[in-house]
Amino acid sequence: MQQGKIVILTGAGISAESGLGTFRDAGGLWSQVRIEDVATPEAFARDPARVHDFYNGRRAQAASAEPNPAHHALARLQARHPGGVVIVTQNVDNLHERAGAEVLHMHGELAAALCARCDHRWPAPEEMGADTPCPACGAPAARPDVVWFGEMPYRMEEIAGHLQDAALFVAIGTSGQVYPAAGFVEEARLCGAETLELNLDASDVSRAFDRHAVGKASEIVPAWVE
Ligand code: BV8
Repeated sequence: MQQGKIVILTGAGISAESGLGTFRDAGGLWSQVRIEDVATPEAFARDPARVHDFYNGRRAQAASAEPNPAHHALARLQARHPGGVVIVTQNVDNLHERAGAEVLHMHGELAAALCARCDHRWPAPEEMGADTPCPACGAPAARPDVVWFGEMPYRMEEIAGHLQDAALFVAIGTSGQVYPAAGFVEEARLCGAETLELNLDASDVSRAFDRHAVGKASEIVPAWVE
């Protein structure tokens, strides 16, 4: 593998100025709805219609949002260093891609559907419901292709490989409260990477970073990139 990569982890804070609410800030999504009611496999088994309603709403919101200067700056950075910048996002919106970046979605994507019966994936329709059929096996078992609490995040081996090759690890707009993503800074440090946090305020894992820049993503990310 190539040495000396920049590995970037993004969270909800990078999309906040695109109008998508964060989870744990005051008034955030998890203060409006309970995780146990909408973002666990148990919630989906108990009340799939409620869970679909929640994600149908977020899918519509994400589709009408636009990438902001922070997404565009990361896409420029990636274009300047082909193969040298890996962006891992916890976000389920597609604003990085729409800014022109290539990104690893460790918590899945609102724009995709997953069959709970046969694991087939396909582009999500605007609205899904408890009876939406899977195009592959026909079972009425469509679910949002997002990683819920208690489920294994996607592409973990690939991400671990990138962290091992990282010369610099940067976390942007994430509160450091959800694992395993919150542990990436330690993994990268142990592999010798420098670490930088770009966030509106201190996160739960701020102390693990060598350097910090505090402010809005739309200002501090372009300033760091240029
Ligand atoms: C797993 C998809 C292992 C869905 C999400 C104790 C009890 C129970 C469980 C656990 C436990 N301890 C650890 C766990 C595991 C659990 C976990 O970490 N829980 C926490 C809450 C304690 N983790 C899991 O369950 C994970 N899976 O561990 O699997 C396993 C092993 C074997 C077998 C099976 C499994 C899976 C976690 C994935 C959950 N899914 N998302 C959806 O989106 O609907 S997570 C959820 O949090 C979000 O979706 C997001 O992806 C993630 C992280 O949030 P952030 O992005 O950081 O957002 P947040 O609001 O918190 O922070 C925003 C930050 O931005 C703030 O710091 C703010 O200051 C800043 N900001 C705001 N505005 C701006 C800004 N910064 C810059 N500019 C701005 N303008």
